[in-house]
Formats: sequence, C-alpha cells, structure tokens
Amino acid sequence: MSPALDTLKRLAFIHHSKSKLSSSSPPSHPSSAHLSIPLPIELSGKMMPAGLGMWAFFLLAIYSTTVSNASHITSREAARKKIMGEKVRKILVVLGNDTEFERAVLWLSDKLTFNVDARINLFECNIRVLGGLVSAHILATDPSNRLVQGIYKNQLLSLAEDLGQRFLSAFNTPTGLPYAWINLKYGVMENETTETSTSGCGSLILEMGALSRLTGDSRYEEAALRALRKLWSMRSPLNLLGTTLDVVTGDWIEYSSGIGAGVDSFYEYLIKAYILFGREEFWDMFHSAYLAVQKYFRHGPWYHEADMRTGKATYWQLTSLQAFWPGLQVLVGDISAANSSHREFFYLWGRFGVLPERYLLDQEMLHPTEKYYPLRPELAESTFYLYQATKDPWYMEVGESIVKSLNTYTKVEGGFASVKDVTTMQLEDHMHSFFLAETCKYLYLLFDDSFLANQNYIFTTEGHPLPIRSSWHAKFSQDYLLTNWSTIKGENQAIRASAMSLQVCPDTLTFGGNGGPRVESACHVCDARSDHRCRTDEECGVDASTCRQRTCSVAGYCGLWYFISSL
Ligand code: DMJ
Repeated sequence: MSPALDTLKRLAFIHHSKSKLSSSSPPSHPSSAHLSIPLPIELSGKMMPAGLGMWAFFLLAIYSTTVSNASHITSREAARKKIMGEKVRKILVVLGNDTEFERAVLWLSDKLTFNVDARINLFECNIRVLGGLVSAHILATDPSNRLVQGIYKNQLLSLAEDLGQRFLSAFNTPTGLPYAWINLKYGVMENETTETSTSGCGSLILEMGALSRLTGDSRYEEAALRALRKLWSMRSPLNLLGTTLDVVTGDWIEYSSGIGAGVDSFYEYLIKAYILFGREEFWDMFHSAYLAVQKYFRHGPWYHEADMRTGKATYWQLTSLQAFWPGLQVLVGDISAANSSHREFFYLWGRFGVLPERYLLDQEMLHPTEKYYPLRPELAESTFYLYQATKDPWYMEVGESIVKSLNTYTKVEGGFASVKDVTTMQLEDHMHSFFLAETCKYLYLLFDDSFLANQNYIFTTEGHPLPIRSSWHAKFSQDYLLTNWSTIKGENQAIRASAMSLQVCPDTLTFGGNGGPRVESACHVCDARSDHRCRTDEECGVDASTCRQRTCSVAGYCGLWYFISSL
C-alpha cells in the first residue's frame, strides 16, 4: 500500500465516530429565536464572551468596528470597510435587527461608490460586493417590511447595477471567459494577466443572474452563462476540469485539480444555480461533474487532487477550503458521504485547535508554508448544513466546539484575528470579511435558524442569502417547489423535516413502520432516466432508502447490483 493510502486509512478511522445519521425527533433548539432574548445559560456561558449576549456580541464585535469607524480610515481601508459594510448588512438581517439594518443600508447608499481607480479581482468582488448588494436589496424589499416605508428607493440595486456594468468589460475576450482582474474605473488594463481560475470564471452565475432577474437587463446573466458554458466545454473526456486557464486562448494552464482552491465554488454554483434558476442545463453539468469528482478525487472520506486528462492522483493533501464539500453534498442529498468527510475535517480541527490551511496527507505533516487559519468558514458551513439535514445534536456540539476555539485562540480586542501558525497559535492583524459574512453567520444559523423559517434560500459562496422564487423558475418542476419546512404530524408531536431534506429529486421514506410519518429521503438522487435504463454507472442515482450509489447492470438497468452481488 502506498504511504498516502496508508495514512489516509489510518486518519480516516482512528478517531471517534460519535456522529450518527438521525432522523428521529429533533432536539429542541437551545437558542432563542430573537436576539433581544438572551441565550440560555448552558450555551451562552460557554459560547459567548462573558457578560455579552448574542446581539451585543455581534453588534460590538462586528458592527461598530466596521461601519461606525469608517470615517477614520484611509481610502484603501475605506474600500475594504465598505465591503465589510456589505457583510454587516446581511448579517444584521439574519440576526433580526431591522433598525441597524436600516441604518447600514442608508449609510451604504450614501457612501458607496465604484467609480474608483482600483484594480479588483472580479470573482472576489462578485461574491463579496455584488452578491452582498443583490442579496441586501432583496431583503430590503421583501414583504417583511424591514425598513421604514418610503426610506428605501432601490439604492442598493442601483449600486449593484453600476457594479455589474463595470464587470462587463472583463468578458470581452475571444473566448467569453472573463479576465480575473479589472480596474473599476477603466476596465481591463493594458498587459493585464490573462490567467484565471476555474472558480474565477465559473462562479459568477448566481450574482449576475440575480442582477439580471432584478433589473430586467439580461447582459449580466448572459455574460456569466457564456463563460460557464465555455468553461464546461473545456472539460476532459473524464468530465474533469483543471485549476487555472488562459482567458484569451482558452487553454488550460494547470491540469491538476481537486475540490479546493481555485475550483471549489465552480461545483457549488452549478448546483446552486440549478436550485435558484431551475435550468436543467445546470443540473446536467453538476451531475456529471459531481460523479467525476466522486470517481477520481475521492478516497474514502478524503479528496485528493488528480490530473484532469488521466484521472491519476497528483497531490494528496487536505485543504481548509475543501471543508465546504460536505455542505454541498447535503444539497445533493448525499448525506452519508457528507457525514463521513465532515467527521475527518472536524477531527483535524480538534487535533490542531483550528483547521490548518493545508495538510499533506502522504507525509502526515502540515504544509511548511501554509500552517495558517484565516478564520475560514467552510467547516462551520458544512456543520450547519448537516445539522439542518439530520437534526443530529452532535453537529451542535461541533458548532459549540468551533465557537469555543474561535473565542479561545482568535478573539482579540475589537474582533477576531487570523491564526498565522496553527502550531504556535501566533496571530496576525487580519480579519477577512468572510469571517462575518460566513463563519459567524453559519455558526449563528446553526443555533438559531428562525431566519430560514418561512422562506427557501440558497446561500451564495460568500454566505449571502438569495430567496428561491418561482418566478425565477421558468422551467422548474412543481415537484421541487416544496416548502422550506415540511411539518409532519406524528401521534404526539410534529416532526420537522429539515429544509435540506428538500431534494432535487425527492423521494419519501417511512419512519416508524407502516403508517409512520413519511419524510423526504435524505439522500435520494434520481437515475438520469425515468425508466431507470443506463449505459454507464454515471447515469444511476442514489438509492433512497439505503443511500447507496446505484450502478448500471450489463442489461442496462440501474440498481444496487454491486451490493447484491457482494452478498
Ligand atoms: C470565501 O470567500 C468563499 O466561500 C470562496 O468561495 C472560497 N472561500 C472563502 C472563504 O474561505
């Protein structure tokens, strides 16, 4: 056995397997539904800084260090703070504080401008700023009337449109693939690099699509879709993509890829675009891409990297960014696989106190120059999704442990600091905006998901909620338009099926024997064809009751053939 495989095997099974898939009654929520109500003693004591309730914690640690200090900062800092302001607004709504949300909306409407001579990264600006504006606009105009009547006149949407128009010059390439960098004021600069990443040009469709739907101007969605289609056309016969490419020639630069840096959100946006817009095209891309990942990158609960041309393993490493994958698997319904990978990431979190940026699986050591933890959200994100799907209280324990580590190792006066080296826990003076937009938000939602109660949302890769609207689903089948929470009346109590049990192809399972409550299967994935015929294993889905991958028989039918023949 190769050292890599040996290590993987040992790492995978040496630690506890306390987590279980649970479909029993969910535990009562330990947190309060609204921020004005303090958290119960047993959690607030452990999770929150002494003397501060959840609301005060977020307001003091987040709001006051960004928006209200903005007049004292340099122009470069100001640009960053403006972006931070975006995060703050979104999180304020999730927290349920309409007054501060209103204050932040007005502040941004007044202060934010994009007519600045600044070179920005298209992907980052899209997910952080455009996504923030579009999402906040939707939250500001939804029927809950969060803002005082008449105060909001679509200022955030106008800003989003202004930014979207500035993006368009990036797509003016022979391939339609966008430049990674543009100048907000002057567009693409002379001698700009033509290198970009798969994520960089394949993760724009949610924000730009939403902008088109909101403004009626199709140019944004068309540009993002054209780029995505071009990218997909560059896949190998194995349905794998590389990590970096040239936007002018359309040639791959880095053929090795995995599910982490440079590629991660490409996969995420295929399935989320399908959920948000309902186009079968997105599902078809996602389905093929997902199966290829499972086939070529997965090793038990781990994911290594592979060459897109051959499928041969290249790098055996675990990266912090990969930890989003179990969350994505929850959306697919592949709960069992999600659960086992999540456990491995959490094991490493426990071992180091936080998740190191890169761990070399084959050498059983930290990457010599990537020992940092920049407050990334991915593990908290997956924990949130898995809790929603299973209601297994173990995921709350995971969340509690993450919060504890953040408070123990990263809390500083005025905020939270990135860890420079997980072996020494030395800090650096940096707090990325995704800490507020994602890490805090997913941890909060893990303990209080009342924000999700009456609405189906998808979260963009930067944690901005976008509601799923039937009007955006021209071709979306009625089967998929379920409510966010399915309440099933049992004998004594209602069983709340998870929002995440909303499958792209729902099937039902019966609990408690005949006549027991029926809930949607947590893992079912449809076969590609409704008559269950197939040519390859890739066309077969996941069995609803066993959560096992179906395979294609010699006679061309999908079934649990592998498991039957091994009995
Ligand atoms: C976030 O900015 C986004 O989630 C992005 O897709 C990759 N990960 C970072 C945070 O780690």
